[in-house]
Amino acid sequence: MKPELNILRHAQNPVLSARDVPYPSSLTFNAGVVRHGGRYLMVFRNDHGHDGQGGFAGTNIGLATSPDGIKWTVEPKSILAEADVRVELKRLMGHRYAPNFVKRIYDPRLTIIEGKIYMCFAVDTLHGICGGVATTEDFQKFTWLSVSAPDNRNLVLFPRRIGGKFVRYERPLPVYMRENPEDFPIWCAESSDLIYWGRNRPVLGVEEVPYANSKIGPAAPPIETRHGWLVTIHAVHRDANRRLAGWEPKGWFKTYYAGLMLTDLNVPSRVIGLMRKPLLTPETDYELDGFRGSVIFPCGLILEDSGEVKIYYGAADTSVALATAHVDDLVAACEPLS
Ligand code: BMA
Repeated sequence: MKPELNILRHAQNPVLSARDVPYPSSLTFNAGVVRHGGRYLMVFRNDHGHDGQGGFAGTNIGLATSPDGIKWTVEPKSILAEADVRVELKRLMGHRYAPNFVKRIYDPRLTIIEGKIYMCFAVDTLHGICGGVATTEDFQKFTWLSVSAPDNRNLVLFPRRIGGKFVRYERPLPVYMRENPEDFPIWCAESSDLIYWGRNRPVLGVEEVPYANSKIGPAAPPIETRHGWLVTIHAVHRDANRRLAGWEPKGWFKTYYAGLMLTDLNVPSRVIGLMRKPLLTPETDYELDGFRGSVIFPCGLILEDSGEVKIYYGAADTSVALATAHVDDLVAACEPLS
């Protein structure tokens, strides 16, 4: 029997919530985090203008900074909203653009590659869900590099090239001719320039995750260890007979767990280890209760010099929380896959 993994939720959780945001905010969650220029940077999803029925006026992306990764200060204004996305998509897609084409931008992840900051995000459009990749120096101006074909999201970039190529995990949403309509797996793609993506390969399917019966997806950008890439995932279990806490009148039935796997350093589509149990199961008030209760959705990992790994996750689609574990314990928790 493997010993229980020692993973600690931070005593000051949640580390960011709507009351910390100096502009309209109802929910503040699903945050990408990096260490850069001697401080910690966080980009987070901000849903604002809750109508009391489960609907919102809009979603934008906010920026927060921190000296220690625990106490965060939110910048006075959001950094990306629907209007910015319209401008960028018009530039990228030209004549196919329609005024109501963009619905929202959300779930940002950050990766530093060769000293440059990259942000991946999801964009809901009239014609489906797309994954975007952009780069920025200052979080004021973004250069958009690529937007995927629908339906695809949860893009996470690796922090270095592998075999000379940039690599990302992604989560397409294939819906046609499937027995389980939400049986969505994790895939991998590579690129020479972060614009053209190809050499797509499957990584992990729902059927391989013992505690999931619905979709899975890549969570935070992977971190490198001697033993392989340490990769967080989110994994969904749906139980139509168990209504969970939530604000939506139609009810909420999906538990989102955080999970963990280890992948080959040179062949990142090859899974070499998998934690058989969830890394984090919703159990605290701030995880069980909120817009969508029982949701844990990691989007940021920081490996400290001490070996501590900071795991930032959206809690109940309402706030950002932090858990920590030692990198060696996380690697050891992944059971080898034959
Ligand atoms: C997923 C995404 C996430 C969200 C999760 C739980 O499909 O929309 O942004 O956190 O559902 O609602």
